[in-house]
Amino acid sequence: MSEITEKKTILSGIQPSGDLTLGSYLGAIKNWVELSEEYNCFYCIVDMHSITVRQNPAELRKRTLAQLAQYIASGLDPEKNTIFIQSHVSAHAELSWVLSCYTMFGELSRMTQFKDKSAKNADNINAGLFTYPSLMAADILLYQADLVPVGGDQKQHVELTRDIANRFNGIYGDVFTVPEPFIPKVGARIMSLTTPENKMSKSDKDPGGCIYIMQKPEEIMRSFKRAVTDSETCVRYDPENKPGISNLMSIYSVAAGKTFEEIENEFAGKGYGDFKVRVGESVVEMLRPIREESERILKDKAYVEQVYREGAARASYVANKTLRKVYKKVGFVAK
Ligand code: ATP
Ligand code: LTN
Repeated sequence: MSEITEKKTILSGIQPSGDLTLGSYLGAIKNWVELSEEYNCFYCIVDMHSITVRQNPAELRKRTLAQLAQYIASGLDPEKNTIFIQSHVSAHAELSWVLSCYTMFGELSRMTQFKDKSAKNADNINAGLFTYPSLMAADILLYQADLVPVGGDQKQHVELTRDIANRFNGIYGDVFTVPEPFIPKVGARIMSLTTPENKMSKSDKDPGGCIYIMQKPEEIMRSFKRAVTDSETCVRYDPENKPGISNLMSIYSVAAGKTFEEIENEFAGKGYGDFKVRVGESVVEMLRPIREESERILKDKAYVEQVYREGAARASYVANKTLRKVYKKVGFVAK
């Protein structure tokens, strides 16, 4: 236990709003695994965030459990990391309310994700979609997280969390640890294979643009073979002018552990066809053990339940401690 308390803390989460993509794996989960030995880690499935967009209840439940299995299968040991479901720890909703009173309307209005999701769901621009970042700040601040490993698209939300924490600390003294985002140098923004101008996203309507971590090898290979490239024949990193090829290079770089220079040399004088097949193969090999292990874990319902129950108990213990402190600071009467 003493070892755990000396380590710095990480918190991160993913919404169970769709099947996990190669984007969330390379932008977030892969780093969670790499950081998990060095830090005291809390990894959650943010089901409360996911209902800001309408979900089918049966599918949401199924995906939440599948995502838990995928976290473990990716290499997160539930003995060493606290893995839990957000709605099981009521402190998230409670702190979120308090923090929403310390978050400005103008700040929330500037959030890119709010603007994007409002445009995509014009018939359901609900208050939760707007106050989403206050709940995310609660997720992070409840655990006094030092580091938040996320993809590049979440940088703005982590920065807002820092602003909220600093504002609160400025009024009440040092209540919250002010967290830093941890964004990978390569893989921070994996783009769609069919429209490389857009982020690969699990709620994307074009399934060909997305690789899912549970997808079968033949489907993955088919998507890579159809990936959009350009009219040159040169494998060169140039995201401005060659977004498709540069995206494939980023994916290959992380999947195969090679630098851009090594990749350019490997494919010098070769066609795009060879390159796309090799990228596809490297992704298939990276994802194969995760898919197989996820399928195995998911069949063991008792184990999955034990993981999320123990995770919720461990998370609640830490979260409630922070929540009590916050309630006291703002002037609520202790129970
Ligand atoms: P949705 O489409 O429901 O908004 P999403 O596919 O964008 O979902 P999230 O659940 O929002 O995925 O993201 C999970 C984590 O993975 C976050 O840390 C996010 O920054 C990261 N991430 C998601 N997509 C990508 C991507 N294309 N490239 C790199 N990181 C990504
Ligand atoms: N907003 C994130 C998901 C998320 C999160 C968090 C990430 C919710 N709470 C706390 C890191 C830390 C997203 O849309 N990907």
